[in-house]
Amino acid sequence: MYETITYSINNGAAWITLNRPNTLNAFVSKMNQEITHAIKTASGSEEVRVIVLTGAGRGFCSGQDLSEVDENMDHGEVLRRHYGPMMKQIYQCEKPIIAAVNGVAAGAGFSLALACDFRLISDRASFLNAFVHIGLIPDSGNSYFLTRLVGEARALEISVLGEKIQAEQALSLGLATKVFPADHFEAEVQQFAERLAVMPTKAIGLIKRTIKAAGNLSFQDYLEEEAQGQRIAGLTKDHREGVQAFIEKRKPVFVGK
Ligand code: T3D
Repeated sequence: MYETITYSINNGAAWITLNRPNTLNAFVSKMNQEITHAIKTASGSEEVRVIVLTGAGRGFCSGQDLSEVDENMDHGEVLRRHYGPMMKQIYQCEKPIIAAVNGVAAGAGFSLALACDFRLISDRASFLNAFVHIGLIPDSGNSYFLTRLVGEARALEISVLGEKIQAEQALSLGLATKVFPADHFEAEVQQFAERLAVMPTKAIGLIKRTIKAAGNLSFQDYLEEEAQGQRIAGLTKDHREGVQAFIEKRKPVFVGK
């Protein structure tokens, strides 16, 4: 069905694997479109409770395929047509999204990882804001997410100096949720995904929505957003199940509804 990615479901987790390993999974427009489509499909699937984005081979994603860049290209248009829709699809997704960073994440590949809710990284992973090395500015939401994660001063250092950030440093900077050994990386990611897949999925979506709103609203407006979110959460089956399970002193069985 897809040419540049693979898509599979394992125990509630949709795995979207960027699949151009000879280029360390560099983006071509087809890949932008296919990722957008796959995220939309996973978002709408009842079977899927969590989404995992990863790369085939030794890289996560090396950013734009530089062999496709030519001097007549309007980079702004490329962003509006191909990268923007992909990043919006990820940003708007109400299910948890994990970037399983198996190797280097450079340029827009770094942006892709930054846009996800969790970054589980292999001890062989690295991040590189490569844009400055080819005279470009960080794009695909990069500075939006990076400043929120590490603050303006660090974001500036990472973006202007363009130094490679290795796994342990990424963890200490707050760029990674967890680092796992490369030898059992996939199994660890699946285990983490399964942990999320049995949680109250609707509530997670509402938590994502509320946290995003928190940075952009006045306190008054935020309180209203929170009240609306809690109203919706309070009407879910999972809320009823959570309370019932507490009273019956048993583990809750959440269905994501
Ligand atoms: O309009 C627009 O374009 C706007 C959008 C821009 C978004 C962007 O992402 S701009 C930034 C683009 N990305 C880069 O500048 C990163 C370029 N790549 C690298 O700096 C390095 O390859 C890495 C640091 C990522 C990895 O280094 P290393 O030493 O581990 O691997 P390598 O040997 O450099 O690469 C392995 C192969 O992948 C190699 O091919 P070969 O020689 O084995 O046939 C290399 O050419 C290929 N490759 C790596 N990155 C890209 C790529 N091919 C095409 N495009 C790439 N981005």
